[in-house]
Amino acid sequence: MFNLILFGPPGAGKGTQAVKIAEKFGWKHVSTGDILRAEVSQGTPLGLKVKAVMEAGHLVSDALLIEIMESVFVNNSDVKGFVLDGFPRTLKQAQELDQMLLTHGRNVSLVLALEVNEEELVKRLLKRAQDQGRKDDTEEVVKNRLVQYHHHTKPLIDYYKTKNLYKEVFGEGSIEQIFDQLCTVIKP
Ligand code: B4P
Repeated sequence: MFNLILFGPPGAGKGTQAVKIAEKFGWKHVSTGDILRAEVSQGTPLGLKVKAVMEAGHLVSDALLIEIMESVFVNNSDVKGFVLDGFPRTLKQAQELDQMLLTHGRNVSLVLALEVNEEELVKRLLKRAQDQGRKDDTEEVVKNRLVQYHHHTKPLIDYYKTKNLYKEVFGEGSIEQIFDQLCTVIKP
């Protein structure tokens, strides 16, 4: 059972690479961003609650995210591994994740970070705004998402470094090149 956290700022390519890693290793890809966007587009009570928060580029509450992830683990007890994409994003989420995994007899196997400079991140997200029209990819919201990342998510680097689980890969270049680099680091 391998539990990989794909880590990095918004637009680093976590979602892009997570799909490829999950396919190669036969693991389950869990994107909390995708889960939340599906709730919003289906207009569920949860979706209605988080819509404005996401569109402003803020983080959804830890309590909701922890509830979502608990049901992911309960409903996927038979998978060979997980690629967590976009979770955890706060220290509280990281601590709760450790507890949840422990309850299921598991632990975090590796935290792989995609390192991309801020100018490139903004460029990618503004391009996606043009291509896909995601409401949280406008210039103002992207800036806010980066602030949230620096404030709430970046401190997790030290949390995982202390546990000796943290590795970094340069996240600029072609999608295939980056994928190859990631695969050399993942040793199930
Ligand atoms: P996410 O969906 O996780 O959004 P993201 O960080 O922007 O995506 P990612 O890094 O995966 O980038 P991608 O591969 O798509 O979160 C959205 C929102 O959901 C958050 O702001 C928050 O409100 C909420 N949320 C989610 N999880 C939460 C949590 N745990 N706690 C609280 N709130 C939470 O790549 C970006 C773009 O770059 C794409 O267009 C892609 O095609 C392009 N790209 C990828 N690789 C490239 C490359 N090598 N070269 C050029 N372009 C590339």
